[in-house]
Amino acid sequence: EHPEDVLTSFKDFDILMMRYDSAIREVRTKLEILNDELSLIGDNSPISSISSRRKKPLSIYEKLIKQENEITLGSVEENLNDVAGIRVICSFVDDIYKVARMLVQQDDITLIEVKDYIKNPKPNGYRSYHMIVEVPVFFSNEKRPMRVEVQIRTVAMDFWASLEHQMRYKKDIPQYKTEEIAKALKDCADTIADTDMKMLAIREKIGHDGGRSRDQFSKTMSS
Ligand code: 0O2
Repeated sequence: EHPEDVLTSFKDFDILMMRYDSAIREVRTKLEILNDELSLIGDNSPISSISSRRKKPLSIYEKLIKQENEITLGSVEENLNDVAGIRVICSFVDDIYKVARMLVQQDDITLIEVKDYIKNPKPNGYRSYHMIVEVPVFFSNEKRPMRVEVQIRTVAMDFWASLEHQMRYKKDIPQYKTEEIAKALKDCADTIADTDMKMLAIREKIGHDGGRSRDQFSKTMSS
């Protein structure tokens, strides 16, 4: 009935999940601080919102099964890089690289892996900048390095990805339509990428501030 119980019934499962939650908070705070500082400098408020999630026990279980890995807590830490996930939404494409660089250059952050699906979009059109980072988290009597997946994308890329993600689960699409739909989605992704580039060019024309310092409606950081 609940196959993930194999995992959740381990004595230290809740402790491990608490550690991932803590790691999310550490990295989120770093990103919020960077954004606050860059906004004050006035040059730009690079992040428009941040969201985070911890992978559900069933998804953790299913991923281990798919990888044909052991169902143990050690295996979770060793084999899954995305139990803790943070999504950062930026206004402009160049902000993505700025935020990524500034996070990774902090001396307690270890960069484990980068997948740049902006320079190399997925065949379906998906664009986003993915990093796996490791951050030390301090507990009562130990310091543990914890892994966090950070996905950074523009508002436009996020718009595409969330709609594509919704539609991915519609299983009742007739076979003859799937190719046509995939092509249409890919076209939308390419149009969006082109628009992102045009918006960046417009901001360059206006000057670096882009008028954003006068925008009273700053978005709140949502979780
Ligand atoms: P969810 O529900 O977001 O957690 P892996 O992470 O090892 O399974 P891979 O390919 O090595 O797979 O990792 P990748 O591609 O760096 O990152 C996977 C995550 O990126 C996905 O998480 C999605 O959040 C996002 N993603 C990747 N490709 C697509 C795509 O084509 N469309 C959309 N909408 N999102 C994508 P999960 O675990 O699949 O799902």
